[in-house]
Amino acid sequence: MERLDKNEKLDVREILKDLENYRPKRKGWTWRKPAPNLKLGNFTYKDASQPLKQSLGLLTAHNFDNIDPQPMPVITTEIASGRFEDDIRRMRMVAWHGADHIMVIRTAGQSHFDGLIEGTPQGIGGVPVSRKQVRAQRKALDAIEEEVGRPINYHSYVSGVAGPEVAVMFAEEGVNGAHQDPQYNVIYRNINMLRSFVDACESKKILAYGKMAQIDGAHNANATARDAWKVMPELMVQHAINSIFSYKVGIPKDLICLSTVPPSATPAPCLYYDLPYAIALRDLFSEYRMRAQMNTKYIESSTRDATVTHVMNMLISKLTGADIQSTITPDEGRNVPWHIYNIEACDTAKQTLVGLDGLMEMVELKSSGPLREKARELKERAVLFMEEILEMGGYFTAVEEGFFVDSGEYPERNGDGIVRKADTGVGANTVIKRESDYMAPVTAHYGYNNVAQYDKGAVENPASLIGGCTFEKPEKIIFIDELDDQDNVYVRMDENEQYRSGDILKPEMEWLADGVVHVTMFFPVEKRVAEAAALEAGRKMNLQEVEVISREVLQEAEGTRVEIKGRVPFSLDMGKLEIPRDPDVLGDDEIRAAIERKPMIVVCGTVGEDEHSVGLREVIDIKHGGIEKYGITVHYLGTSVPVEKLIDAAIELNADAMLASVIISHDDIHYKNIANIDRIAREKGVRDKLMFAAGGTQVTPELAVQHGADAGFGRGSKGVHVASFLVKKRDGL
Ligand code: Z97
Repeated sequence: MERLDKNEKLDVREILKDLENYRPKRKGWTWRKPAPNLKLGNFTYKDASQPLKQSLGLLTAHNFDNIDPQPMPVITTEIASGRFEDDIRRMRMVAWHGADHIMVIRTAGQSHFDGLIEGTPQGIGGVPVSRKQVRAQRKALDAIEEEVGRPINYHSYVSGVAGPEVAVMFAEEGVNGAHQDPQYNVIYRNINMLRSFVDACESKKILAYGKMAQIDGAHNANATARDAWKVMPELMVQHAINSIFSYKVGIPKDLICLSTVPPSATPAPCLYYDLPYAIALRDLFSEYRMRAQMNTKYIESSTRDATVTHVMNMLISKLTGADIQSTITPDEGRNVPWHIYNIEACDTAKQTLVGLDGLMEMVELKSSGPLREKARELKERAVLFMEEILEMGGYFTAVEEGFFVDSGEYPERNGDGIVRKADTGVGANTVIKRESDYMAPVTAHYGYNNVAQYDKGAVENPASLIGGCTFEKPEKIIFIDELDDQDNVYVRMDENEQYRSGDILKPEMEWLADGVVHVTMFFPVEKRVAEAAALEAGRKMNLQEVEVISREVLQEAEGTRVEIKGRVPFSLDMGKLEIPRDPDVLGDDEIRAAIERKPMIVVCGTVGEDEHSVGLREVIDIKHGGIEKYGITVHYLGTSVPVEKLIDAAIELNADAMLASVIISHDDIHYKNIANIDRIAREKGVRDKLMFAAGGTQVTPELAVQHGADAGFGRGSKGVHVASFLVKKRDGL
């Protein structure tokens, strides 16, 4: 794979070439490297990690010398579009926004497959995790991590009936992290418990060999329990079972990550519940790592709502420490796994964690009072829970008795826990005792292996009996390209090839050329009517497959906000687009020389009934690098200047130009004011002698010109743009 060039698209076909011979560049999990007292721009960071070589900073970064500080926790993003080839492009985008842990969600039902999936079929709610798809994505990430200058952890799931097979494939392919927790199989996937725990031994052994980080499944109890804030004692028990099990099988503690989720969310007074819980967890599991994630049970389909929950989660992460920060996106709440939400959530994490940099140098959590009392109580409840499990005969019996995901706060019980029996479930009766001469000539194998019987010298390295297994000799891996000649990446890519390599363009949310757009509307009617109206409006806009993806009542009678998605039926020809040229600005010295040669007078003000002054001041004030700095004489008339006054002042002061700031855009008043200035100046017979430019955050340059200005300046315009225009127009450059 060639090096990536930031101005060129990642070529998925190139990734797929010669894949059968590709080997991952490195193996194992990577934590971020701390950069204590990092200086970036004007600031010193207390809790930053090493900056990236190339990245995209927060939207506001341009005010701060474009710095892009990276927080200390590894940042996770989950990708679940169903097409791995499109996910690859998204991976590059998230990496540029600071994600270094990419979790690939599996297609629905893969947990129940009793072997590996091959090829690249399309998935639902995730991708079928196959060797080819994993290898292609790891190959892409090997190039992407070089581009951004930081290792990227690639992650998926080692749960399900085929857990050990998947674990081996992950170790072979350089996957860096995985969920592995037999309790997940038992409780949520009804996979037989004996099978799940036996498989977990083998799987965990292999995760350890591959130096992968492991995440447990306790968060699923939060997402499933009726009242998630009541399962806190149980969550600690689940963490305990999987953590000590993993450690005993051989995973080092610093790669065993607890999937911690705040049990509650607003409007509960959530910090009062969630902070003591976070403290209790860290007290009990101080040697392990914490993966923080927001509570998916309490994600609604509003991006705003999900974002606040996410930020609250990060406040806890900051107050108590988190090693990995997950960034669950609103698509979990409304099933729109779109590129934009991965990016937004990664930015939310970066913005929040960087914003809270150094917090713990300034505040301290109280060492007595409700925080510690509540934490102690939770630990006591958890210990009692564990003791009862032991008394009644162990974990399997407890599951048979419905101990888990009961919505009472232990020791209270509601009797609504999930019940599984030891002899039922997927894969029941498939565990058989190994023969006394059983032997597997492989590396990282759990349990007795009888190698000495065959060769005493191979006891420490059973794979030496066959000259190395696939871990040592990757050339022994059998790479299956595709099994299905219809459902595979080549067919999909051929279908939309014109959008990849031609000049044709379509809007996109998750798959190349999916044509999906997202429209927000407000209707001054109640919810049901608003939804029907939004769907009809979408159809009238020629959108296909229109669906409502969120609604929010703003007031029962006054109206509802509705978001819809739909597909556009057209493509765009890039060759036919009218693309405005980049504003070509003159050099500072050139502008200064022109003004020195021939002085210039400008009158300006915010016109109409408009009190905004900041934008115009940015453009004129020397302090902000405005046009004054070039020697232009500026007469500032203030805000709410009647349009007529602007023209009269220009005449009186014998000005060369008028600059009108037009911020308020209700009822298009900004464009109406531009038209008025042009008209009145014409009526007074001075329009030819006066240059006229208008600007404001809602001004589109072309529309400003259509309404009568000589030039328009939108959001982000600076003094140099305006000065360049004035000099060029006056001097005919
Ligand atoms: C997270 N938002 O970050 P299947 N094993 C465990 C799991 O928790 C999961 C699977 C397997 C979540 C990710 C929920 N977790 C989504 C311990 C799923 C997935 O193929 O869907 O059965 O396995 O953890």
